[in-house]
Amino acid sequence: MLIKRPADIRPSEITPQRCFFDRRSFIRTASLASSGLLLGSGCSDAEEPVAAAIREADTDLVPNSLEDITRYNNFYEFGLDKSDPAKYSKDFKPKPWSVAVDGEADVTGTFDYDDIIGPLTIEERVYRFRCVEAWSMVVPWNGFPLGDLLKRFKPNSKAKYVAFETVFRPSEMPGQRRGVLDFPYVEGLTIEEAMHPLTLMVTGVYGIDLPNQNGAPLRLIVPWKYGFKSIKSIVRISFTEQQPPTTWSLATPSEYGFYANVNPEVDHPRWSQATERVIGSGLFAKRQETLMFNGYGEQVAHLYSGLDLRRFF
Ligand SMILES: Nc1nc2c(c(=O)[nH]1)N[C@H]1C(S)=C(S)[C@@H](COP(=O)(O)O)O[C@H]1N2
Ligand SMILES: [Mo]
Repeated sequence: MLIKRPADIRPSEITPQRCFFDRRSFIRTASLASSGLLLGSGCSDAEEPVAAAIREADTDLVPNSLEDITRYNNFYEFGLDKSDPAKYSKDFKPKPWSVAVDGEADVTGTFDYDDIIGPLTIEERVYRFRCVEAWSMVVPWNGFPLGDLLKRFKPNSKAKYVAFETVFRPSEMPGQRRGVLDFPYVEGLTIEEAMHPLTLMVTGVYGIDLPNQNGAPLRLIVPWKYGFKSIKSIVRISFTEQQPPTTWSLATPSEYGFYANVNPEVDHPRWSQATERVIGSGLFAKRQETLMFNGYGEQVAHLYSGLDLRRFF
């Protein structure tokens, strides 16, 4: 199989597709079609400065192999071991797929996968992605800024948070039959975090559709936060006024907070978070110093001005 790597994809190849998709109907229901959702579809060459800055900052990172990315995973719906998701996710069916959108927004309903991704830009970025167990990989995700999607639902002034829910399908997800966590997996962001251009709705990796073990067909990537915030196989997006519950902070509140910003100065109760193991760096995996906000401080630190990051971990 030919795998098209992001470096090989010229912007000129991406833009026409983006504009083509703009013409597609984003919404099936009549009420939605009349709500003006098809306007302002982002078919323009102007790039937000922050996105450009991020790309520059990431160009010196060497991506992990597709093998690393698809064989070392956390996806408890398919088992607890890092090698379990690759082994036990083969029967999972990411198509057809739909996402329910509800809560504090003018436009709500259930949308097909094609409607969700159809009109949006396919950004090509490389993110250093870190996990709460202090390991990291560099992954060339394919996706688009989550905010571009959320804006289309016209969240109202009560929408202070965005909550996400993973599919509950025990027949295809053996880990859900054992109930090691309280499934379905749920996560949440503040509306400002969700709208930040670094927060991606991810549809693929290395130019191919997301493998099941990586959260097919739609998952988040929030590059300045620990891995567990990046919820996989999303079936529901809810705009809420109250801070939504999150699976890991429900399970062990003293260990995992709502914010979960990468912070080398705040230890996990059971391990230091000052350094991270670099996956794919060989048998004696090297460790490197973990950067505040995973190295994206310039872009995101302003979201937390005035917040005590030790208390709001
Ligand atoms: N639904 C769901 N999403 C999830 C998880 C999970 O167990 N279930 N694990 C999280 C954790 S702890 C990490 S580190 C990342 C791992 O993503 P990756 O396997 O693509 O590297 O997914 C996150 N999203
Ligand atoms: Mo994780």
